[in-house]
Amino acid sequence: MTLTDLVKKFLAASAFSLAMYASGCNSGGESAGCRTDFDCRGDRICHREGYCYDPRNLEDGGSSADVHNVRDAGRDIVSSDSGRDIPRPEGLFGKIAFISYRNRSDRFHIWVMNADGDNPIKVTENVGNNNYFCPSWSPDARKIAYELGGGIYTMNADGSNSVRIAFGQEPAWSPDGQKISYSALRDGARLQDIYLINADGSNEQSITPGLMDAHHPTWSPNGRMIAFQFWKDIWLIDINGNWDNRARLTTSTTYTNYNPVFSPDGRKIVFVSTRDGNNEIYVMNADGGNQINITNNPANDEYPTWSPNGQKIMFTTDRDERRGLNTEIYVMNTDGTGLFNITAVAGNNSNYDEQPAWTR
Ligand SMILES: [Ca+2]
Ligand SMILES: [Ca+2]
Repeated sequence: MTLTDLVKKFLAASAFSLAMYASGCNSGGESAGCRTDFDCRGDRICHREGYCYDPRNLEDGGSSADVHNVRDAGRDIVSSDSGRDIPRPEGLFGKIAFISYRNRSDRFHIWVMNADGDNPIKVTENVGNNNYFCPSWSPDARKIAYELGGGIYTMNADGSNSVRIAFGQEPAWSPDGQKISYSALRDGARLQDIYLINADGSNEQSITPGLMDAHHPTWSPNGRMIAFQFWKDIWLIDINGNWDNRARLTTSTTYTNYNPVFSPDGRKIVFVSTRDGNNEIYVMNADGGNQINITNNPANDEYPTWSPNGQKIMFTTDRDERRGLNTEIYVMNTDGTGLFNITAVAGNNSNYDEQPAWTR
């Protein structure tokens, strides 16, 4: 994520909060201007400001002090009652860490939920005005690396024991658990390079030779290669930083390819491309061959992650509300079939849900 993205996101989130507060706009798009509880579906209630909300879900009611009184104050656990009857795809095992912005007085925080969408829990606390981004699991699923206020941190999966280990962005934990990759601006903020560091914060090393725009480094499953975005394309480099061993997997002069993530068997890479006029999730062979658009949707589709068995891909999309102010996390098969909104399981919320990271 670039600095521009961060600023844009923060401004958008602020604008959204203000809009909610000022207009009492409809939450979730179910009923524009409800007048009675009969106008709202399910267990939702018509708020006097004219929108429907579920009093069990803090994110639906986050725009009103009244609703804060209704919800179980202080508990950042979203009820999953509303989603228990939703038939879910098979094979959603493990945990998902993701970022969410669910309350106008809040920030982007890291949440953890079951991979089938149940039991989302906020695990981070406010630190000044900073937002949390880019969660990445340690291979044993006991820790999460993340980005906060220009720093790379690690913490236990329950949010305890956070430690800053470096300055940078977009951390990714190595398959053996020993190192963390990230991108960082150095040399007077001119060079955005790829770095590796030991998970305890020692021995930072650059593995790219003074690039200007390198982002989103992630690991091959054997731990020998790093996939990353350089300028408009996906590249591979070995972890020793031998530039002679680099490989350019996409070739673009106009559109952008970014967010590469290796499949668990190392044979495929999922990434995002704007070649079709909007952000789409693509899958290609690990040598760059056979690049296939698997989303084919005019919405913004970004931040892909693989399931532990490589049979599913989870990603972020704004296809349900194209105002650019709400996103959901969807899961699908690797050919794009079987789409399922995983953040709807615990009750839709009308704020950002992004950057899913699946345990390995
Ligand atoms: Ca799209
Ligand atoms: Ca959402």
